[in-house]
Amino acid sequence: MKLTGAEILCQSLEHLGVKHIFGYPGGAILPVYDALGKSKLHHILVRHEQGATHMADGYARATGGVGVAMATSGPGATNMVTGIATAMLDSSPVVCITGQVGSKLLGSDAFQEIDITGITMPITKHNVVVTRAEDIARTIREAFIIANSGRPGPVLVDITKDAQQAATEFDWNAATPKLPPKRVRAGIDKSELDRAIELLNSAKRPLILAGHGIMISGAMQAFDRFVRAGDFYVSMTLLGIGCFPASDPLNLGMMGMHGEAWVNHAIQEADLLIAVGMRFDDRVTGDLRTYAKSARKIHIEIDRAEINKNVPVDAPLVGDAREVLERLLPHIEKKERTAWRSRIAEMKGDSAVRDIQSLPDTGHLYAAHVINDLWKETNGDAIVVTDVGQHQMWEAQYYHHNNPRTLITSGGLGTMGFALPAAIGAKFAKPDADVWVVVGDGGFQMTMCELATIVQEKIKVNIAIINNGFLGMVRQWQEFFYDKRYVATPLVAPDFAALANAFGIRGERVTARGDVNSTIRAARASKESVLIDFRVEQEDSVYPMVPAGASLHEMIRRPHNPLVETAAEP
Ligand SMILES: Cc1cc2nc3c(=O)[nH]c(=O)nc-3n(C[C@H](O)[C@H](O)[C@H](O)COP(=O)(O)OP(=O)(O)OC[C@H]3O[C@@H](n4cnc5c(N)ncnc54)[C@H](O)[C@@H]3O)c2cc1C
Ligand SMILES: Cc1ncc(C[n+]2csc(CCOP(=O)(O)OP(=O)(O)O)c2C)c(N)n1
Ligand SMILES: [Mg+2]
Repeated sequence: MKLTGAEILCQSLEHLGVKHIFGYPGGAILPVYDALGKSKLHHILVRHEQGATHMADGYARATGGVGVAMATSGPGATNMVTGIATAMLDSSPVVCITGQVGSKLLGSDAFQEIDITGITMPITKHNVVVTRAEDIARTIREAFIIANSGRPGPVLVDITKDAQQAATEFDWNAATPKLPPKRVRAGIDKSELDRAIELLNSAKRPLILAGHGIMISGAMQAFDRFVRAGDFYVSMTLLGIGCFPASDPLNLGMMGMHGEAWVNHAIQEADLLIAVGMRFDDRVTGDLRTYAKSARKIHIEIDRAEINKNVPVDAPLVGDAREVLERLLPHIEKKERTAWRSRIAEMKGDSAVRDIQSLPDTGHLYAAHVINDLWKETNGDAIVVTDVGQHQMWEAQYYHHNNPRTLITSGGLGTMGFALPAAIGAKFAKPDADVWVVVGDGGFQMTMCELATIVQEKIKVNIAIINNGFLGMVRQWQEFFYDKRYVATPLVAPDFAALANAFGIRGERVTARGDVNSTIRAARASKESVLIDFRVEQEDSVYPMVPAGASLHEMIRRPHNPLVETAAEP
């Protein structure tokens, strides 16, 4: 039977198991929208195409499957750019489908013509223009395979309007992907494996650096067995959070710029680092010249290009994390490392007294308290989707995730405006989950239009705005490094609770610590989405902090009395 290209696209997406598409229509994609209306696919109308890409990304991160976003040509497609780059930097499998002007008009500066494959070339894993209806099914199949194999990433498929309109025979089984033959994998080099085993069994001060790749690989069980086999301490990158339970005594917490002080010291003192599915981002290493100088390094990583990119390693093990860990497992010997244990305990003790949680209630509402209370009230079971800034770091420090894919955050690009739309995507992926947005007053104002999407789709997503009246993370840098010259960081915001009401969402405001728990509890109990505007201490800072470019052990620590540090007016 003959179908139009647009119908073929919809049927292909159904064949691929797609249920939800996040998108926004326009002229060049209209034939697809017409076909969508007749399909089983659920289209979620967003308020801005950036939101569509973040929703597809949030969907992908919550499940490990592919998220799909759609837009028209020209401005629709360019609005997707930030979301595509966000997915690229965090290896998230997103497929973006854009409409394009008719193939005969290509290159003529036609209305809403833009070379979106040219624009997104450096921020997609793969992109392609399709000009014939006959190629649509195969191309979409290829897009899904490329997006979610090896190291995942975003793929953009740009389909000309005439390709959407033309009719052709549709045969799903005949539309087999024509991908270049898989590069023959040499497999893990036996000598490198032996070297790694020797390093693992002889280390006196080993430490695991656990990254996002563990979740991508689905290696959580193998990782758990590996950790216990060697009784290794685990530290996590921001994107690795959730790959190993925070409640486990072997889990030391997050590393890096705003990581736990004891973790950063442990990295500098370790004699062996075992990096699993992480890419030694500069937020993680600090000054490379002084990074972990006493440690040998094993790097388990699927992308060969990451090996020796930032940090030279002694034993690279290129492959899927789960496969590599399973290969190593039978060879791991458990060792008593008493001196290393007591050293870690000593470093932890020093940090505990500085922890804001240990301070008496002074009547000030601290973001760290709000997030810690959110953790307790949700039993640590929520999917928390954060934006970018101080609140993001406090979430990483004070919400203790025990399960994979329950912290969704933009790490590599650090995209403000990510949280609200990504949470909507996560909710579609996990409709039964308790989904919370943790967002700053700045980032929320970037994509708050998506509140309307929540209302139109009748979904429940709770929103905690950590409202400090500042672009807080930038203010913190100005406080530390620019002599408190707060240029362009004090931030006027609307009355967020009233704004929520205007959208048809319940809005609350909390100014006192005593009201935090009850308000969170009520929000959870409510059938509808609730937005809570937490008015927190304006000039608190995230500690510890490794200044950009400094050595990992050169951290600015929280002063013993934070009020001296934070309550003074500028
Ligand atoms: C304001 C701000 C502050 C930040 N501060 C910190 C901080 O203090 N600490 C911190 O850790 N981060 C911090 N980040 C995040 C940081 O920028 C990076 O995004 C993060 O460190 C990257 O973590 P990752 O390497 O685990 O994940 P990714 O960047 O996603 O890398 C994953 C790696 O795993 C590999 N991989 C993928 N699949 C597999 C597989 N199947 N098997 C094996 N390997 C695989 C990939 O090739 C890639 O190399 C901050 C971000 C922001 C915005
Ligand atoms: C799109 C975008 N623009 C600018 C930045 C730089 N930036 C990083 S954090 C930050 C401040 C965020 O402020 P807010 O959302 O209020 O969160 P807070 O730090 O106060 O918790 C800014 C401007 C960014 N990360 N993303
Ligand atoms: Mg703020």
